[in-house]
Amino acid sequence: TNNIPVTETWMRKHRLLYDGATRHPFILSIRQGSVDFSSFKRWLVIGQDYIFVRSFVPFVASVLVKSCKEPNNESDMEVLLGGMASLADEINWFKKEASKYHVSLTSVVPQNANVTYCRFLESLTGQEIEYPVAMTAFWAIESVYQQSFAHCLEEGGRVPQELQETCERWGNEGFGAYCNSLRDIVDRSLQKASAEVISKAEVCFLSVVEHEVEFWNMSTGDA
Ligand code: HMH
Repeated sequence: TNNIPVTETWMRKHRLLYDGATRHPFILSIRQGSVDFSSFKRWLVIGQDYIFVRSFVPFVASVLVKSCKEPNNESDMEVLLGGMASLADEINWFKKEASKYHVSLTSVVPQNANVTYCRFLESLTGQEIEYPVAMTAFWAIESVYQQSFAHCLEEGGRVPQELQETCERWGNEGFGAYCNSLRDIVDRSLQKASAEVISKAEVCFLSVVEHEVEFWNMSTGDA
């Protein structure tokens, strides 16, 4: 029988690449408590990610518009609307953190890797991008982040106090359940998709994971 969900086959096939994102040296340094949360790292985690999230909003809006045109879309729409609401909350959190650490969000200059990632998001907002492909990107973006920070919180971690809240924001179980809902939407939408769309979605998944690695590579300052 072949009822293994598509996302599960990708995870098995691309495990090493995926772990390269969720177990990135920067993430491991947070987990181990060896991260130096100097102004530079704060600028990355708060300032660069704020820029990313601002570009993420129109992308999510485009996925929401696509979901409305899908048959049996009631639950998809609700999950995506919840995602939008949590982004509104995230933006407020970035503002709060920025003022705490005196990071000026309006003067943060996006780094190359971030600009490239934001452009990638923009390229996925067009009408020609199929719903399962866009949903795949959405799920992968949220899941990589969730699993990275959840890993920091797993037993044996020594997350520094000042990063505890950050890890909990994305690593909490509720956010994990939300990511599973996104994954279920991807798997369901791919069940009816053509082989061409399935392979486009897989390429999109891999691109997200690569962009996430590049995002954390900025932490070494030479990205
Ligand atoms: C770089 N990826 C990055 N930032 C985020 N905030 C998320 C994913 C999840 O929202």
